[in-house]
Amino acid sequence: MHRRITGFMMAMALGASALAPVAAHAQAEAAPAAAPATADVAAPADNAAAAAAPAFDHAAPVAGVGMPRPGELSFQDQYTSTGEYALWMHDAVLLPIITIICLLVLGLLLWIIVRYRRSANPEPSRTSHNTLLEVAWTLIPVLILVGIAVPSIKLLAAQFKPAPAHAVTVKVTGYQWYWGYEYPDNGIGEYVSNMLPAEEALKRGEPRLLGVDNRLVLPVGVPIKLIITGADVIHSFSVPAFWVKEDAVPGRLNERTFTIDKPGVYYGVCSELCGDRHGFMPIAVEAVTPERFAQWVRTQGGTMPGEDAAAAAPAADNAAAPAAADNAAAPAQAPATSS
Ligand SMILES: [Cu+2]
Repeated sequence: MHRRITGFMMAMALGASALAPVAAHAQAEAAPAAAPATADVAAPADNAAAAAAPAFDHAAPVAGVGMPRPGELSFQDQYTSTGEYALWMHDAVLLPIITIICLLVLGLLLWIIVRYRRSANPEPSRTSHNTLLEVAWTLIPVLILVGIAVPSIKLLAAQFKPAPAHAVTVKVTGYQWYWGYEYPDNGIGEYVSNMLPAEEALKRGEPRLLGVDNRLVLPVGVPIKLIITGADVIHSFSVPAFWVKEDAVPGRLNERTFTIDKPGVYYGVCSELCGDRHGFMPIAVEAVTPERFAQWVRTQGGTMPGEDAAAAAPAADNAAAPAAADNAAAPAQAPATSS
C-alpha cells in the first residue's frame, strides 16, 4: 500500500514537472513577435551605419553551393579540408565496404535459402564446429574495423584539433529561436541573426527558410574557432558544407575549428529539436577574403587583432551607434524568451 502511494505521488510530481515547461512555453510565445520588431528597429540604424561607415556589399548566394539541391541524396559539396576528408572517407571507404558486406550477406542468404531448402536437402548436415571458418569469420571483421578506425580516428582528431593562436574566434549562442554571434577578439559585441520572412527572402534572392537578416561573416584561408553554447535549451549549430555540427548546450562551451577554402554563402539549420520554431532558425555564413573580413569588422565598429584601436577610432565612432543599438536589442529580446 505504502509503495502504491509513493508511486502515485511520484506520478503527480512528474505530471507537475511536465506541466512546467508548457507554462514556460506559453510565455515564450511572445518571442517570435519580438524578433521581427527588433529587426525593424535595427534597420534604420543599419542604414545610418551604411551612410557613415564604409559600406559593405554582401555577396549573393549561388544556387546549389552551401545549400541543399533538389533531389539530392548524398552530402553537400565540402568547402573545408576536414569536410573533404570526411566526404572522401564516406565515398571511398565506408560506402564500398557497406555495399560489399550487404551484397555478400544477401548472396549467402539467397544461396542457403535455395540450395538448402527442405525439398532439395531433406537430410541436413549435423556439422557443428569448424575451427578454420570460426577463426576467419572473427578475424576478417576485426581487420575491417581496424581498417576503418585508422581514417576515422584521424578525422575525429582533425575535427577537434585545438585552434592556433591566430584563429578568428566567434562565440555562437543558440536562442529560442535565433542565433547570436560575438567576435570577442575583434571587439564586436553580440548581434542577433533572425530568419527572413518568405517574401523578404524572395526579394533579396535568398533561399526560402535559409536566408537571415544578419549573416555570420568569416574569413577564408584562416583557421576559425567557434565557441558554441546555448542560452535556453539545447540547439545545434550545423553547416553541412563545412562538415560542422556541434551541440549548443546551456552552461557548456563546445569548440569547433575549421578553415574555409572558398568565399561564398553557406547555409545550415538548427539541428537539435529545440521547440516551437526549431525549423525557423537558419544559419547563414558569408565567407569572404581576409581583406574583406577586415573591412566588414570595421563596418561593425570592431578592430583586427594587432590593429591600433586609436587608428580605427574615427570609424569606430561612426559605427558605435548601430553597434549599441544591436546590443540594446539583444537583452531586450532575451528576457522575453527566458522569463
Ligand atoms: Cu534551435
